[in-house]
Amino acid sequence: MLTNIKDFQSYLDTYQESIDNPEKFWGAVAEAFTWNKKWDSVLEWDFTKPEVKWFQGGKLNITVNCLDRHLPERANQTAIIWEPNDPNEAVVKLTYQELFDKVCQFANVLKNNGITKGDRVCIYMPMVPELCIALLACARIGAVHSVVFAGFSSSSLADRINDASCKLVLTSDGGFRGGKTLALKAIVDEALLDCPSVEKSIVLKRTGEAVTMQPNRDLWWHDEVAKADTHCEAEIMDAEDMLFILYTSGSTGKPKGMVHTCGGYMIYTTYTFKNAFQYKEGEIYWCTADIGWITGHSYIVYGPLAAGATSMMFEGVPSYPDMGRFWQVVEKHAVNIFYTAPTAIRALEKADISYVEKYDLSSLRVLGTVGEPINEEAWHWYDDHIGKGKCPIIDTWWQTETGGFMISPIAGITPTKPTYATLPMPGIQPAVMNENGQELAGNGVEGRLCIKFPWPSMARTIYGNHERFRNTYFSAFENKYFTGDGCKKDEDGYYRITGRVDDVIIVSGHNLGTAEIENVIDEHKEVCETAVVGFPHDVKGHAVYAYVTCYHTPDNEEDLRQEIITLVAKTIGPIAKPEKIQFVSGLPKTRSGKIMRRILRKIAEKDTSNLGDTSTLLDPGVVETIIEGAL
Ligand code: 6R9
Repeated sequence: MLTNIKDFQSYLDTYQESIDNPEKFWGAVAEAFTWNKKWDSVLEWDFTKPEVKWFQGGKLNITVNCLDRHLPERANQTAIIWEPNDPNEAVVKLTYQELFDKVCQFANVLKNNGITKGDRVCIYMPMVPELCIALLACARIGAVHSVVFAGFSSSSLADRINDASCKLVLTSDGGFRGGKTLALKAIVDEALLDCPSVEKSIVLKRTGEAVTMQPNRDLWWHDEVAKADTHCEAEIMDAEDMLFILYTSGSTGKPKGMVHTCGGYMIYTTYTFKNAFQYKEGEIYWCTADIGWITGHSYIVYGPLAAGATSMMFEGVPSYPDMGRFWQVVEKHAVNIFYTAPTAIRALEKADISYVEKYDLSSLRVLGTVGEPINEEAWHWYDDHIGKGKCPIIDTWWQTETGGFMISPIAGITPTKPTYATLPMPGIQPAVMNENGQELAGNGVEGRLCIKFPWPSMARTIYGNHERFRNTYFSAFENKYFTGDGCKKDEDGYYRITGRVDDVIIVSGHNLGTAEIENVIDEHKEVCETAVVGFPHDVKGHAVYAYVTCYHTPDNEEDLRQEIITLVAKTIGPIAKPEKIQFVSGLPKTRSGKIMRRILRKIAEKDTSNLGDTSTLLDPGVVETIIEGAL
């Protein structure tokens, strides 16, 4: 049973049932899917290990649920609408039948190139239909995909390929993004100098620019497809077999390869997609995310397709050819459900309102946001100008680690409040904790957000490092999953996410680990030590502020700044570039040598009236100097 939430009371009842008897609840949801064999047990779990198993003994293939099972009723219904970067290029629409054929065919390409169940395949591609096909083709044969966002640098790509020992890389000659083209194949070439596990790469022609094809390693996508049959039986997977790895930034060092498994992920993304958006048969749904992030995995590809929806993919950016692009696309395709990030809303809100007003947005029924807290002003602008006051806004709070929506309104059913993610989805049991590890029961509390019971789409481990998984998520609070976010629960029991409480900064909705950026800046030969914090930014939400100490006073600060920015862009990717770099003579440290980031954060926020207790600092004088030189 996929949907029975019809009004607020039925949400409350459903929620209560899901908490009183989770196994009965999720067992009933799972009945709505196609299984080769039913599960032996719905849930087994132990957060101390941590070990979580949903639908053990169950056998399935997620692509059968996304494709095959829809064919009897919706073979000719559009599954994917693809809107290109250039508004004058032709739109591509793939029906469920066409998508099915292409997925099976590409699955055969993978097989023909030696990929079998369990092999890891890295996907580094622009937002074209073949990207969606690539994910599903991997899933069809039980290969594990690891999508790397096509904005990451060659060394970030190499790190991710090596971490998962990928055997194959899927890429394209290049990609279009606004007025720019990205030389993706050249970046892959550079990465592969250092990736011994990779045997082959398959290259899609997209921009037509010249690329070097290495014999015995690089193959053209179209050549391989031409040789492949369109029939491919789905590999039968255990519910707990790995479906994909997706990297997310952590508060320490290198990114974490979050592992998601087949059964629970399928059920939860589908259930939350249908219910939170209240998706109705035939509606056009558009999520503007890139498939390189979890939002694209769960809510462009798997959730919508398993629900039999029409899901739109957009290759471009909101500002190209002009700031009206999103609204032009909404009108062009008569989009009913529109799901985007607060950073995009804030950028578009600054453009002239005529960019919105010249388009007919009357098809819109539901709006959504994801990725970071939405500020009140942006919420109202979205509500007034895009939703015209008649479209419910669902502010969906969740994470790469959670796989699907955790706290979100049910569209049109949960009464919303600006900036509040509102109430938990069925099955989700949040707990607000204080710093001493006690749960703050009841309403009107503020603290750290944990989840105290498993849900089907939670990540099962960090690829190759279960100990890090336990440490990061299950050690701060006993028997609870710690999200890394702070939250406020108001008098009505509504949740508002206040932001990260760890060393992760969310810039334009992208997670960046401060330690990761610090490590890169420290590599510059003139740099001695770096401390990175986030500070509020009008459009990006937060931006990167780096405090840097050097071995010698820099000859030219501006040149050194540029070198550092280039180094970060090249090593991690342009999204991680510091907005501000302040050269300082020393960093505020405790006697035990820990950098007091709390103080640096306040200085970056220009809130120096109350720096709190600085008495534990080794050299309190350093703070004054930093404040004087603050940017
Ligand atoms: C889906 C996604 C996760 C972090 C998360 C939180 C922030 C996401 C949010 C939100 C406030 C929302 N976040 N959605 N904060 N309100 N609706 O974004 O996954 O990239 O892993 O980021 O994003 O801080 O912990 P991911």
